[in-house]
Amino acid sequence: MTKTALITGITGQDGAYLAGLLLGKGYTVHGIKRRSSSFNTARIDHFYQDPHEQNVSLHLHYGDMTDATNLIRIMQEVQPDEVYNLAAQSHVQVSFETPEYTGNADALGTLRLLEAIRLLNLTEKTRFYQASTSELYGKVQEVPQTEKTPFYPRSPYAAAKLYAYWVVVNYREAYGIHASNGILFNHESPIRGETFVTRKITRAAAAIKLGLQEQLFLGNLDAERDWGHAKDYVEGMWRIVQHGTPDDFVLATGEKHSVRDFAERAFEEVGIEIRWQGQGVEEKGYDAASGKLIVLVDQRYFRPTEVDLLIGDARKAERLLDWSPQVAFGDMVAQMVRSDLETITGELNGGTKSSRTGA
Ligand code: NDP
Ligand code: GDR
Repeated sequence: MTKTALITGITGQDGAYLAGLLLGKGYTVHGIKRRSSSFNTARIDHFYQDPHEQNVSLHLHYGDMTDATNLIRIMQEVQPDEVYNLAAQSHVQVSFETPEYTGNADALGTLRLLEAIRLLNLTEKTRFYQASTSELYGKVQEVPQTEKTPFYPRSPYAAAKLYAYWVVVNYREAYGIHASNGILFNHESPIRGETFVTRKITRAAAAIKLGLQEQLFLGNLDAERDWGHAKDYVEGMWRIVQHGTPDDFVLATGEKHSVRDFAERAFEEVGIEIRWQGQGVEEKGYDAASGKLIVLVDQRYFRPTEVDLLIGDARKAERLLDWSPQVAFGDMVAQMVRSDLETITGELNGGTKSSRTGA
């Protein structure tokens, strides 16, 4: 029997990788996309099938996590075997500027989907995956972080995700829904959003190499993250949902790097060695060969409350799900830089010249 999955946030990085994974496994995939004034489906366009054809396996529905009636109608129509709730206002810094909206979409949006399962009598049929996050740990209580490490959210985003985490646990315990949290540490790829620090750096390294950008402005270079590859992490999501009992799992690589390390590795990929001078907001990165100033620190990219260090312990997922990350840090950075070199060269050939100095 073909399984049916519903993915919220299908137009995002993880949604696109997960849609590819599930379509490859023979699922019928339904995705919720937001209405926007310009196209927002670039990451999944290659899966598009003409809806007039027979046996179409990808279906898109207009919807929004803030609209309960819309979500209930889609759930009723689709009757999914599995729901992957990936939709969110996912940018930590932006959540300080749009805290109420972030709470509505990320916290209450999750509740709306769980309520739809309950109201539509899908509690036996539908399994639920929640995109929880290492941001829940926030202010470091323990290193590395496991499923048992206490939470201490440090942003409106993390606080909203904390509500979502606990409401998933509660609906599992109260109504017996097969609902699980994947506590995923940062994961990146060539289709990562361009305002997250990794993609901002790889795009800038490519543009600077091609002579299209002079400088890159960053915030806190000392922040340390456990960065994996999105392709590995969507495999983990699927395994969490297939597991016999619903549960909460950390997915992480167990390796940490600072933002500074990431920048060094990305620039190395285009043949530029960075020499650092100064400290704090005065720190500057120079091209060691030419002496040109290429990396500067800009206070505007600092957060009111920062998460200094995240590093995860994914041994539970390894033991119970046989999951482990496959892509090494250096290979992932190289893949992202190479992809950005190709994309920007393509844009250039198409006549558009990037003049940005930072997203
Ligand atoms: P993205 O920002 O790339 O994608 C977010 C998706 O959510 C997009 O499809 C976006 O639509 C959609 N979306 C945003 N707001 C709404 C809304 N109100 N209604 C409906 N859809 C909405 O995130 P990622 O793919 O990187 O992450 C997926 C999920 O995993 C998110 O929930 C994120 O918080 C969480 N997460 C991510 C981690 C990471 O390192 N990537 C780590 C841990 C958790 P549109 O394309 O129109 O903007
Ligand atoms: P994060 O990712 O906040 O961990 O959330 P992001 O890439 O935005 O920041 C990582 C760290 O880099 C520091 N930083 C900068 N960040 C950005 N965006 N831009 C900069 O110029 C910059 N300079 C330094 C940040 O301060 C931070 O410490 C991501 C998202 O995908 C969330 O949805 C997800 O839940 C978590 O990862 C796990």
